[in-house]
Amino acid sequence: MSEISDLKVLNQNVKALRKEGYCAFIFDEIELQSFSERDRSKLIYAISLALGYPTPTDPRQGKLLWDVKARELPPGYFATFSEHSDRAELHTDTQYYPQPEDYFLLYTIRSARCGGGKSILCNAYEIKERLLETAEGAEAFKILSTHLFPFRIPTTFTQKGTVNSIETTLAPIFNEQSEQPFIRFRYDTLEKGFKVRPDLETPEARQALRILDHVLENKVNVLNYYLSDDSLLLCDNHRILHGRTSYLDSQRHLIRVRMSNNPNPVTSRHQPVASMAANGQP
Ligand SMILES: O=C(O)CCC(=O)C(=O)O
Ligand SMILES: [Fe+2]
Repeated sequence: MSEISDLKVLNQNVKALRKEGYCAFIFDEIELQSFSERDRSKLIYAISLALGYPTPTDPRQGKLLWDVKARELPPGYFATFSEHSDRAELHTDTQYYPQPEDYFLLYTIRSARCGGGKSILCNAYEIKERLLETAEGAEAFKILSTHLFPFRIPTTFTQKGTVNSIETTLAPIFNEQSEQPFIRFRYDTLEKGFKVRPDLETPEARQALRILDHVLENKVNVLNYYLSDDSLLLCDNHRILHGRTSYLDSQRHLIRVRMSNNPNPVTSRHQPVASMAANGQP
């Protein structure tokens, strides 16, 4: 793999490897630790620019570099993975927005010293292959590719950011159209989405989700990787599921940046496909 210091070569190599089917890249010891926090942030931003157009994480502050660090949150707040230290089940990022970013990177400032906080990764094409091996899996794939699933937006990323802001985005889990994510998935946003859109919680959708869960638990290869300090993980957010094991060390700290291939993502994140008020009314 290329030296991270040569950003043009990094871009070319990542693009070429992506064409060959690679969807995650890990760079150990990228040597950003000796820089001040300010300069390190600038360098992470430069790396993200070499790979795409960095997007603001939240609609209010519009931060491009997001701290992945457990924090204290008010009761009733729908916390997202970057805000707590529990296990983050396999998911894609911003599956709750109409147009999830093509890539994201995670830079490890400080890994958890408790042995937890390991990254887990799983290729979405392998999930499809395993599903298609059985008749019921093939049926599930069809439903997962056509049914509109409601993904609820975590509180912090809603327009108002208050506990009674309830917004959902409707989309299939698999999508083979170009520009669209081949997979979008996150179990907890989906469960919370079903609570506000019970009309979309059909028996067929439930059964397809059960089969998908069985495949994820028993049939696909899941890579477990402990990202050490000063390492960088780059993922294709349209083709891989990622997650993290739980951790206890409150000092664990990562920086995340998401990048889109498109300077103006097709659908604005400020206009979710379907948006609901707290009382469930559109
Ligand atoms: O903490 C991690 O390693 C990953 C967090 C994550 O997946 C997220 O913030 O979306
Ligand atoms: Fe994530």
